[in-house]
Amino acid sequence: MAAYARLMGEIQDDDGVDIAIVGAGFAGLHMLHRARGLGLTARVFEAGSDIGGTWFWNRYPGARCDIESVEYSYSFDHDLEQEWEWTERYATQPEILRYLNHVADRFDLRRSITFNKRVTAAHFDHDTATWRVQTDADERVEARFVVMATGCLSSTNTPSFVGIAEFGGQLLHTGQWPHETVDFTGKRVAVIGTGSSAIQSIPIIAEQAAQLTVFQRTPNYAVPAHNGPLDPAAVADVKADYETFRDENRRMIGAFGARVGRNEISAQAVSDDDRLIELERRWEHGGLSFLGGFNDVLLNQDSNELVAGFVRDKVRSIVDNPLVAEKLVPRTTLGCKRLCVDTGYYATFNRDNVALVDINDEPIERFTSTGLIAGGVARQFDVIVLATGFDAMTGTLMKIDIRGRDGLALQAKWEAGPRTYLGLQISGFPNLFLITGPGSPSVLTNMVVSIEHHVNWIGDCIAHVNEHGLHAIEATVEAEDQWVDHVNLVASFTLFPTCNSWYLGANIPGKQRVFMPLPGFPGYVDQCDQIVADDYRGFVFT
Ligand code: NA7
Repeated sequence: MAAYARLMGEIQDDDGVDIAIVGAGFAGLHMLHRARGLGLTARVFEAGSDIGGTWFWNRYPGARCDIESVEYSYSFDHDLEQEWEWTERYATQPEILRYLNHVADRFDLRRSITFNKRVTAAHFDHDTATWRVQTDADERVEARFVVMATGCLSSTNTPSFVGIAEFGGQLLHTGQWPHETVDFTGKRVAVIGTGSSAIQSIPIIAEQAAQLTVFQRTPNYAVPAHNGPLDPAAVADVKADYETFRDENRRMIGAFGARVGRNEISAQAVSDDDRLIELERRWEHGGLSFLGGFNDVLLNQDSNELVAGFVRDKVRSIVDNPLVAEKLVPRTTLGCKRLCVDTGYYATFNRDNVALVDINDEPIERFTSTGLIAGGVARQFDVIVLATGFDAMTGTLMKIDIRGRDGLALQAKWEAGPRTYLGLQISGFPNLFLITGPGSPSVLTNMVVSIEHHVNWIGDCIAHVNEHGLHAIEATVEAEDQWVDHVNLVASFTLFPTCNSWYLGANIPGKQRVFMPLPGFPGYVDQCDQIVADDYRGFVFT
């Protein structure tokens, strides 16, 4: 096949590689480095004009990580983690992008990355056990292995608002933010959505804009970040034994927050006073570890209510206008949608130039050339910001024409929802790997930790295939079926399926409702290790 394609001029002689990697974010960059370390040839295809993935695209004001910067970094290189200096407790988007550029330069990664090329198809050829990868520039490459490092939140969701194309002002999406600075000074601005991106950007937009109107569908929970400059002594402490610090975090359910810890006690097992003291302590500390105050917040609805009630009271105490406060008070299960980490979000609604519209009471009817009509009221805007999230976890993969054995299309295979083994492989798609795919802890964890785990697993697996003179590895249907059942079972023990989250695909009209990530990082890592120890149980080699 390769020889025929070369003859036809479709591919050049140097176009065959061991591994084709799709995406140059945290996952793709590390996979490339690991591939080189194994002595393999690799090429990365990136749709963007530079590296960074999530941190390349999400440039909206206030964009920063909700995991602490000393944890949100690669652990694979001792010198790298010692030399890099984070400046703030939660790193901003520009700083994370600088970090990734530093990594790319330090390990000379760019020479293997092709930018501005979106992979449109990957077809498996059974006879040669190779993948033919194609880009939107009609470039074709043959590879023995394909690694989809395409990110979990990389396909933006733009709702089909009536008349959206008629809007004559500036229409922006937080997930596809322009590279040049957007100046909101003196402008009338609308933000649609109140997820994490909105909650980070709204306080900053409000400071600049003449007037900001926030259109909210579901009020969201946010805990304070208490961001600030990093204490050099605390950083030195981490760096003195980074390995132990990382290990401790890997043993946490979400692979982060070991220093704050998780209390192994029910929220119902303590007195009201003790519960309040613990929740206040965590609120004052700030960040996602707020959820670790008790061990059943995401397992027991009554426990959840106790903790959720604490946050609701906080919202009421921060927001001056009781009517606005009640609109902002979240009613859903706390943590069912990803908890947001904010800096001044709720207090922003005390500003005179900020208004809140609950679209359940005043639905968005249509966009107009000068703004939008909601609840029968026409409003004029210079800028409308869509903070409406992503077609998470499957969106990007389903847009690529991926065909496995016997021409099996991924779109057909996943029609009723994603099916994987370990979130790493798909039966019928030999030698194709997913990094943080559906069915793995991924978005419920510190993504960098999950990415590193998958990169190492895939690297070891490919080394195993090569060392044993094998051609291909593929998950069996039985193993995959059992894994899908396992993920559903674990999710059913939690409160995650109780709200319309993107974890469930519920934010995308028509998308199958399947809980996609697997809760529990340490247990998952143990399972992956055990499967390898059992000679790659659930996989077949050819
Ligand atoms: P999210 O968290 O998915 O938030 C999207 C927001 O947009 C959310 O408030 C949605 O309301 C709202 N939305 C979505 N569709 C509509 C329509 N059609 N009309 C009105 N409002 C809508 O995305 P983010 O970018 O904020 O954050 C993604 C992740 O990045 C986040 O979890 C962190 O991990 C970082 P809904 O709640 O669905 O009612």
